[in-house]
Amino acid sequence: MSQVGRTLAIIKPDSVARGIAGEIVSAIEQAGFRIRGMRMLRLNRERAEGFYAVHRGKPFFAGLVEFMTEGPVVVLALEREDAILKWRELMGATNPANAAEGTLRRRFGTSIQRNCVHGSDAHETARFELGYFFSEAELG
Ligand code: FUP
Repeated sequence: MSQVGRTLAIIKPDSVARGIAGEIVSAIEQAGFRIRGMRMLRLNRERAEGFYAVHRGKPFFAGLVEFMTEGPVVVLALEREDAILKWRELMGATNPANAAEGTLRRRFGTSIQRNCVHGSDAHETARFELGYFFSEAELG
């Protein structure tokens, strides 16, 4: 069953540095998402490690944190029907090499690490991730 929901998106440092954040925001809007929150910020090590805590101990963790702190990101609270699933569809597979034609990771990702965007993967994750960057009052 479909329902209106929210998800957290991040436009990662590779995209911001390349000057395609606007293009990605535009793709998000064209795909029918309402942007309920949007902010540019730079993660420090502690904040990036906290965000990706579920991946602590994995071989790619240190590299992921290094990458996510190398420059500013744009965090967005997105809303639409089936938001989590629809945003993951628009992002494409984690590894850009496996991502479907037309997805953002296929278009703009350059490696499994530098894969241009992030999206929550489940309802509970979305709640945690939205709360990591936005207050209830901000999102309305
Ligand atoms: P996703 O939900 O598609 O972002 O993918 P994961 O939660 O599995 O991984 C989170 C991030 O870790 C990815 F976006 C990129 C990074 N990662 C790697 O750098 N190497 C890997 O082998 C797997 C993930």
